[in-house]
Amino acid sequence: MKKISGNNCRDIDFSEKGITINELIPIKIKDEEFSLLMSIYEKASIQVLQMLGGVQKEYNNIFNKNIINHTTSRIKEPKSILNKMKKKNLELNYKNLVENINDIAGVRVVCPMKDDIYTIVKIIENVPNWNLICEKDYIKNPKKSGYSGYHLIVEVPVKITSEGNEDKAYLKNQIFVKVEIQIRTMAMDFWATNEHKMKYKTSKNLSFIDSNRLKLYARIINVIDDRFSKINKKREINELI
Ligand code: 0O2
Repeated sequence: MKKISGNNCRDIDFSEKGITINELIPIKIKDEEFSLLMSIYEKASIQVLQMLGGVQKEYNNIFNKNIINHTTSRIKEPKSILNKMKKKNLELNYKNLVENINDIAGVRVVCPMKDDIYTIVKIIENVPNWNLICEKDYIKNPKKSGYSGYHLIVEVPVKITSEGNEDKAYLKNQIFVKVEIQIRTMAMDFWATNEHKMKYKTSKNLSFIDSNRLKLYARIINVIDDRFSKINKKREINELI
């Protein structure tokens, strides 16, 4: 994010709170600017993972309950970022990247039970200092493919240090960085992971019949999730008595 001055250039302030870079700089994934930006997203996802780790511990200690089976995170591959921008007909500059690609940092939370998902959603909604940008409940409203899960886009504050490098004037103290959090049950995760490999990201289309089979399996998984929740609730009530 080298500063370029000139008539047709103007500096922008991402998130209105932090990093200023020139909006016209074309994205070059091998440049230092790109790596720096990715490292900022990495920091944001670490923060989300740490928060979730704390929640997991607290539920274990206080309620003796395991509401998170596991978490994973990833920074979107540079190629995938550019492909997504092209798909959205966006000019390949940093402004468009930061403003329109919401899942560069992605955290996935896999829960044992469906109810756990909503517990975690409530917790995330109430984290002080985080901004909730949007929520999509694909559990109540599954996608046409059958995909279900709960998605949130949050902005988390990331502290930036310029490491004494004076010319990096674009680095300020704190910026808000978007992270996409996908929350699923173990059963939904099984479906989505396999469907992702077989259909969602492949150019070869599955046959109509096989696509319909996958949709049916998503519905079956949804029923199984509900039945497990029911049994689990009964078990929890019995434990209290
Ligand atoms: P990848 O490879 O998982 O990263 P957006 O993608 O944010 O511009 P959209 O479509 O409104 O816009 O986002 P949405 O639907 O909230 O979330 C998209 C992500 O959800 C996808 O990311 C997938 O991870 C997941 N997803 C959505 N639909 C399906 C589906 O039918 N099957 C599977 N397996 N996953 C799905 P990416 O970037 O598309 O892909």
